[in-house]
Amino acid sequence: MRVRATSIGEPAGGITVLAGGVGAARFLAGLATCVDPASITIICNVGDDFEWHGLHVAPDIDTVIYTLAGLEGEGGWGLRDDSNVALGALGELGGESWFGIGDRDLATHLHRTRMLREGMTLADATAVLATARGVRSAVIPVTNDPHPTVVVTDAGELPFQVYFVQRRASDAVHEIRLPGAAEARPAPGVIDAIHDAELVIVAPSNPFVSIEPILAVPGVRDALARSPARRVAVSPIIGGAAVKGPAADMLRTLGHEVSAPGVAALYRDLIDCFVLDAVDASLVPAVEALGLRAVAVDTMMTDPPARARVAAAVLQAARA
Ligand code: FO1
Repeated sequence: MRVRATSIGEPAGGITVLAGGVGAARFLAGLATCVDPASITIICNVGDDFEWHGLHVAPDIDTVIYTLAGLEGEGGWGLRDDSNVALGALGELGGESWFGIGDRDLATHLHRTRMLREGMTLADATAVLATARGVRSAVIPVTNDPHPTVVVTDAGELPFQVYFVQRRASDAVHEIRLPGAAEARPAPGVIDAIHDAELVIVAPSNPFVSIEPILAVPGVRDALARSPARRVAVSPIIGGAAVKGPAADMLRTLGHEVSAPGVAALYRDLIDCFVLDAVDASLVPAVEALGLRAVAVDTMMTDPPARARVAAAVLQAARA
């Protein structure tokens, strides 16, 4: 029997968060000020991972760890005030330098790649990196297996970072492919974290390239659909636009309504409650028409106090 020291209102069975991208990491930083960080398990997307000059780069995992450690860069990724000496030297040699890996961030990729080469799983290597940064929450990749996200555009099939960074998310997306999904197995603890949690939160992430790749790992979607936990999703779309990134464009080009209810419809069989932003309060009935509870609160995470307010509001909405 695991007995957790819980603060008022903190779910005793812990909170599990499905996360990918900068918005999710910012939300998690707020959540970690509301509850004991050790009661949070984060299931991270790995679809953005890629091999960069022979190193395993895992942006969604690193963004969560760096942000929970208060170390993230101003764009929400990489390390604050990092230098780019190695990147510049790469460019001078004619090496690929379009993906901005800073010098201190480089240590993360060198260390992770070394651990993987020594036979550790991505989950074990991630635990070492999270602990080294003082992060007390459990940060778990959804799978230890290869599970890249491929974006289909007029320019053809693009690896995620080529689409997102090299081509600045400028291509219209017609389809998302997850070629490794069928073979991917949930990492140890992923299914239990969804089933045993008191509360599961789908973070304000891109539903197509951050959340769907997590759900597409066999067993994960079912675990969420059947979980006895309270299940809440936070809209990444506010006033018909994405706070950051291509989520609104993708909703449009993939044929969905570009709105909070458009996102809620994607999750309707997997959650009980959907949190919209206060500017979309008039859309609450449209979300309720999907059979979901809907709560409209201020979800803009402009600074750390705002992050904490959003997390507290989501916990409140989940408890209602
Ligand atoms: N995003 C960019 O727009 N430009 C970059 O040069 C860049 C470098 C980078 C390095 C490490 C890392 O962990 C993330 C990085 N990102 C960069 C963000 C990354 O592409 C996205 O945050 C995730 O893949 C999806 O949110």
